[in-house]
This record gives sequence, structure tokens and C-alpha cells, in this order.
Amino acid sequence: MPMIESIETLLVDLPTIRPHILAMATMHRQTLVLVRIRCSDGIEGIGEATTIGGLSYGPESPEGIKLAIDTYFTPLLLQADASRSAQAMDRLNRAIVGNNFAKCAIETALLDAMGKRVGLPVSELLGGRRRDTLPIAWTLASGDTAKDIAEAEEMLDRRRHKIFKLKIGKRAVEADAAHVAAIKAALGDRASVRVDVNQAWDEAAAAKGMALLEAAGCDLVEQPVAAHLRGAMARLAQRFTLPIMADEALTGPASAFGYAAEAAADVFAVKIQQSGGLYAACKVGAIADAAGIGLYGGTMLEAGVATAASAHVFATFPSLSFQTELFGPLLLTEEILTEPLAYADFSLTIPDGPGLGITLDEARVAFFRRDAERKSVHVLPTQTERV
Ligand code: MUC
Ligand code: MG
Repeated sequence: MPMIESIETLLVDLPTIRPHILAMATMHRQTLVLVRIRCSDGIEGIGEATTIGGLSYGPESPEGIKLAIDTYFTPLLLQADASRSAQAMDRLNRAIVGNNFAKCAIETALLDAMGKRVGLPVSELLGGRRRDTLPIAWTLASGDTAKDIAEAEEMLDRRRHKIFKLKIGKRAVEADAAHVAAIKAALGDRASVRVDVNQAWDEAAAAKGMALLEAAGCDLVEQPVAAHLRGAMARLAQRFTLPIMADEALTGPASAFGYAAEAAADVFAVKIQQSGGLYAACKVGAIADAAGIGLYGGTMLEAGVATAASAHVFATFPSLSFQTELFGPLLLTEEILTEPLAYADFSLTIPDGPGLGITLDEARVAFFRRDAERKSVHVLPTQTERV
């Protein structure tokens, strides 16, 4: 049997193409935790854990993820059977509470290695792919209405995106609703406009906001109230025809079951890391299907590795009625894959090679890793142009 021989973690800091303004943080860069698992049969698997704004989005930070994997995960996994990712995940889940993002990076690396071992894409290991491309939303979050409209027009012209998610929740409800209405009025039927409030409203603000957003032609409202306010989500879902989507509330199959049982959302944003791994994300998808809840493929603004892993998961969903938002690599100025993920015609093509179907650009990873020795002779390697 192939054994897990080593697990390496490294932090990689990459700038964003513009400030990305969310209710809880403004991002100027993204930090990836890359995980490399080497197996005794010579096969190597890659995983990625990435969150938003340090500790402002969730309970795991990049530095904490690296520490948790190095200190607690690795001793549990060394010498374990590398071809049994489910057993490895059971071992982690028995010994380690939470740490879903770190667990997801490990499972990603094990499935990448397994796919390479048997010559199959990860989506085939997860039950089988149902599609080869995914429609991709873009987030408008410059903080300025005119800039957001110009950005959306550019995306439409380039046929990159025709679904736009607006980050709101920082300003007064009326100001946010006016911002959304102006963007929807400018784009009209050429685009779907949705919002993500990232838990910023209380129930009364959400009720006012949803009424204004419905009138503005918004198509979807994501996590308007705090994740634990399941009752408020259920009441809002009942009261408005404008669909309401759970995101931060979904931290794996158990929370998804609770939300489904209480009809607390019309749509689930499935995220592989928040779910605690790729199989766990598939289970969240299955719960939504069983409950008649719509599905949306979410992102934590990850780079190419976790974006590819998410794409493999979403490829297996029977239906994805609200599409996906796997645009993470496009928000970063720098690419870390030798072959960038292919975005064209409003969609992402899901890689079809063995494992995740991607290859790390080692020279660029070496350059951008946080502990790189930046000697003046080191020149940034050029990157392959993405569309
Ligand atoms: C979130 O809350 O959904 C996804 C897209 C984006 O711009 O931010 C993320 C996080
Ligand atoms: Mg969200």
C-alpha cells in the first residue's frame, strides 16, 4: 500500500487586482496555505486552504491552519495508507474538532494523489462528473457604484461573467439598496444581479433590505443575518419570494441538515472548505437536493488549487440552479499554476487530467512563499497569460 511519507505546508501571499471590500474586511492580498503530500509510491498530491481577511471571516487563519497541520494533523497521518482518504479523514475527525479548512486541504491533496495514481479526475472519484464547464459569477466589490458598473460592462464585453454578486452590508440599508438598484438598472436583462450581506444585518434590517432589493430586480440575497439566526432566515425565506441563500451558516452536513429541516434557506452556497472537505461538500449538496433547496457553488476566493477542487465537486451535482462563483484566481494578480484555469464564454472549463488536473508552477510558488529568501538576483518568473 502507498503510505503518506511527508506533509509540507507553505504560506503564499498574492496581491489582489484591486481592493475587495466585504462587510467584515477589505482585502488587498490573499494568503494561501498550500499543502503537499508525498506518498511512498512517488506520487504527490496538492491541497489548498485559503480564507478571507485573516480571522475576520471564520475561525481559521492561514497561519493557524499551517500550525494546526504541522503540529497536530501530520503526526496522525504519517505512514497511514495514502490510498484511503476516507480513513484518513475519519482519523482526523475523531482526533480534531473543527479546523474544516485545514481538513479540506488534506483531503484535497489525498484525492489529487489518488486520482493521479489511478488516472482519473477527482470528479470521477467523487461519484462522476455531470458537466465539463461551470458558469462563473463575478463579485463587484470596489466600494464605488460607477466603478462597479464599469467593471461589470467590461466583464460582459469580454464574455467572462454575466452574473454579478455585489458585496453589501457596510453602509445603511437604503444606501446599499440604491447601489444595487443603480447597477441593476445599468445592466438590465443582460446580467443577473445578486447580493451578499455577509451576516451584517439584523432581522429588521434584512426585512427592509429584502423588500428594497426585490423591487430593484435583485435575484438572490446571500446570508443577510448572522449564521446562527436560523429562525430569522426561515422567517425571511417564508416572507419573500426573492430567494435567500445560506453561506456562513453551512459548516458541513449537520448544519445543512438543520437548515433544510427548518426551511431556513431557498439556496445553499456550498463551499468545500467550510463543509470540511470534498466529500462533506457533496453531502451538503445531497441534503439540498433531498430538501428541494437550490444549489450555488461558492468560493473562499481561493487560488487555482482549491478552485479546481471545488470545480470537481460542483461537476458532480445533479443540478446547480444558481450557478457558481469560482473566480478566485482571477482576483489575484499572480498565477501559481503552470497552465492557468481556462475561463471563457462566461464559464470555467473543469480540468480533466488525473487528480485535480493542475500543476503548480514551482518557480512562482518559491518566489511568492512568505519565507522566500528574496535576494536581489531573484527575478519574478513570467506567467502564462490567462484569458
Ligand atoms: C463569501 O462570503 O461568499 C465569495 C465571493 C466573494 O467575493 O467573497 C466570497 C466570500
Ligand atoms: Mg458569502
